[in-house]
Amino acid sequence: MASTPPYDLDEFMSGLEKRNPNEVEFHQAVREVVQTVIPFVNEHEKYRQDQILERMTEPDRIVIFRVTWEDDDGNFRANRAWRVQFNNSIGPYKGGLRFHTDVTQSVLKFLGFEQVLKNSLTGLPMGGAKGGANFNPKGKSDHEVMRFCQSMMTELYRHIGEDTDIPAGDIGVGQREISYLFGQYKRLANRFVGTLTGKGLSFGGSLVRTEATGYGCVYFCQNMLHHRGDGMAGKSVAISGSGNVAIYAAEKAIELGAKVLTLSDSDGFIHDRQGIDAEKLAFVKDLKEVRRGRISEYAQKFKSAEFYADRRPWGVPCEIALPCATQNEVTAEDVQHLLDNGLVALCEGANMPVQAEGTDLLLAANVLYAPGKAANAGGVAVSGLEQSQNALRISWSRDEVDQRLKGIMRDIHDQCVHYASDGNGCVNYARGANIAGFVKVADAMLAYGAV
Ligand code: NDP
Ligand code: 2IT
Repeated sequence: MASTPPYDLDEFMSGLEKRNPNEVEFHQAVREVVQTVIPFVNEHEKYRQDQILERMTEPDRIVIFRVTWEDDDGNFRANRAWRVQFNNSIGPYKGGLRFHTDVTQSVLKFLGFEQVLKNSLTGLPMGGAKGGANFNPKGKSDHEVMRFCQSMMTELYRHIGEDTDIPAGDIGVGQREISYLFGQYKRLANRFVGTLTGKGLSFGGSLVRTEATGYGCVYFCQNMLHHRGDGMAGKSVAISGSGNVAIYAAEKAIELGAKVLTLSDSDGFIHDRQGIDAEKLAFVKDLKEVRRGRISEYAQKFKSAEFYADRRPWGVPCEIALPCATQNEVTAEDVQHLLDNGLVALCEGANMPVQAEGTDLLLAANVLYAPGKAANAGGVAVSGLEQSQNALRISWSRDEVDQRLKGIMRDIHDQCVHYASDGNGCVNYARGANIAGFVKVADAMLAYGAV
């Protein structure tokens, strides 16, 4: 067979954009990966063969369905739901479900594509998927959310299973939603198996899963700082979001002696000049996890804090930035402000939170930049540990799971160093994560032949 010509980035992207019109988030996520993977692929003949990049950027399948449900006033309502089963080369499909009005097929394809590489980085046998619905849980009663989840699972259950596809939470899907979804799954399948992760502790959930993404993000940040002979203690930290990832990133940063200055939601951000301590964070947990309130209430409760409506926290001087809300929430201008104010590290708790021009600035500056697929992999990693515990019908202790999480985050860090260190202690973590994630999936696909 003649040798395959090298890939060309622009040619590859124009083909992908033509095949997937108007899916801007998906284009963005793929471009970010292939711009670092193509030079590697072109240097390694075996990865140039068999259309590996074309195949890896095409989902195995997408299931799209209507979810009809009844609101508390007796009105019928209809939403659209998806499950993007992206790639199961190294394990069953695995990834979260998102409920948000902005959910589109493009958003779920970008998330599913990222998930394939992220799951590969964890070293656990997990393929990649993502799903969700354009359902807005805000302002809905518990019973409305329950009816939505039950209706959604009535279709979804045919497509998932503990050895085929294992969904979990993401934006708008926390323990309440996973419980309703799992209750309906169990009823329809008539089997009690670990087909969802993020379950309650009394029905198969794992200790530390709630904390895992936020803790893992800070462990990753700590690993990067240690690699440079630095640490978290005394560092000022700006965090966006005030959901699952943000809260536990804040908790671990505080525990390690950092000063957390900000949190946010879609209404604006709070800046606490004295720092958010464990006691104040307990207020935020109750506000967000129990009362489902707004972050502005923090500034009413604590006089050391100011609420800034409709603004993001990136103008606040900090050494560490942890975007933990949503995609594209950090613009190039925000990155410039962060750099001007002495940024040391930006570690992505959210998926693709920094716009493409912003990541270019970060990579050009002498700062530590951890992409989401590496930095937020702790969540899905502990989901993988939950699957193992379910399969073994045992529960590990909190310390056992936390030690495994730390080990996985360290290993991801070291894989990035392996693939993208310049030899002088400078590491391009974005490139390292993309290549390390790619290699395992590509090797499996090449081994399978034409599938
Ligand atoms: P939650 O729903 O618990 O919290 C999301 C937070 O982000 C809320 O504070 C929310 O504010 C804010 N937010 C969401 N959308 C927007 C928006 N368009 N503009 C401004 N703020 C917004 O979700 P998670 O904490 O679970 O997820 C946060 C991020 O982390 C997502 O990118 C997710 O994909 C990623 N992630 C999550 C993992 C997990 O295990 N949960 C694992 C790995 C990554 P509001 O309430 O006002 O909407
Ligand atoms: O983006 C993610 O990694 C998640 N939402 C977690 C997925 C999972 O299966 O735990």
